[in-house]
Amino acid sequence: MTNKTGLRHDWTRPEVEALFDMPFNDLLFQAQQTHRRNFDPNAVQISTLLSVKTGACPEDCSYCPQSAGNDTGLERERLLPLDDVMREAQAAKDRGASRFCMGAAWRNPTDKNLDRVIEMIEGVKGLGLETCVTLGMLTQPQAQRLSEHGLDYYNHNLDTSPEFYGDIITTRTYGDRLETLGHVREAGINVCCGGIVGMGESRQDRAGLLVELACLPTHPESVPINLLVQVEGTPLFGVESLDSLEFVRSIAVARILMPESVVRLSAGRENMSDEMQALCFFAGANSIFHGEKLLTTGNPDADHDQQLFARLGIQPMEPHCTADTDRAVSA
Ligand code: SAM
Ligand code: DTB
Ligand code: SF4
Repeated sequence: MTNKTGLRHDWTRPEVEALFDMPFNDLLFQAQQTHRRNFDPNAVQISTLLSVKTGACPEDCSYCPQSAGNDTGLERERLLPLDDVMREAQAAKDRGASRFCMGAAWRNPTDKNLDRVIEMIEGVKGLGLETCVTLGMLTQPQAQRLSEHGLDYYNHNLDTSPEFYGDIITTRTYGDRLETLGHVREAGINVCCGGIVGMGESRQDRAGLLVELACLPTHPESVPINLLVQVEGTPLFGVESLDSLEFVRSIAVARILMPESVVRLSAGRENMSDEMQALCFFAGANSIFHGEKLLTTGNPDADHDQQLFARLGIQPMEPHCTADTDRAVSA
């Protein structure tokens, strides 16, 4: 079954597990064909992240260095002043970012928190950058306010399959996450939603996450696939690392299931070789976080990324938000 856009929203677990089980070359070839039908294969969207409120989060996400329950030695910070945010956003723009993503370690923002974040959104938009925020759970009126103030994207991840989810987080449910995503979609904000792999989940769980994403009523415009960054002091520190080729397979399957979505090679690039990243771009990843820091952990040097792009003949993707979605123009 396809909806009026021609995209499928009824992928089944067996179908998606069968994609994962394909010979690697066949899977990558299919993903690259899908990618070329929908995107310029040599363009990658560039976002920069900034943590605007760090640490002391009441949630118990077992991957996260910012959870108050995880003893990671992270310095807790209050909400950053607007001037600091503007300085970082300008620096990101100067380094070639087209989108500036601001993250806050909250279960959910208060309405007062939201006033401050809205000032940041308006300031960053004033620099000509697209805006994205990730603030935890939102009510419908909060999503509506963000929309009215011009927010382009809201990031809220499903993180993993519904079955594995309870092993990772207990303080909010899968249903809570779907509810926030519904509020964001209804408010007309572009949805950025993906997950994390390499948390000790099975291939079935990776398939389950991607099925959930692809079976949302509308595919997320942006799909971040994070490779767990293992941080000492978090419960997931020391978990067995994911095979690199299995990560590439996860990107390829995301590309096939959500052909028009921008798939982000998100956290974890610092631990990936250039060759692994090149394979991810071939498998259909077409977005990265650029700049030396993610929220609290490291990311490759900006110079290194620029050299990698030059070696691969990759160009930055033009922003598309004026057309109100992330969909790219075919080559
Ligand atoms: N507190 C908000 C929330 O959880 O909705 C927003 C910030 S939270 C850090 C955003 C996302 O970052 C999480 O949903 C998770 O997917 C990702 N993330 C956090 N820690 C990570 C880690 N150590 N490795 C990979 N991804 C991580
Ligand atoms: C997403 O999916 N990945 C980003 C962004 N959305 C907010 C966050 C990655 C965080 C990695 C761990 C850290 O730096 O704290
Ligand atoms: Fe808090 Fe978000 Fe980290 Fe979970 S992922 S502990 S909600 S900052």
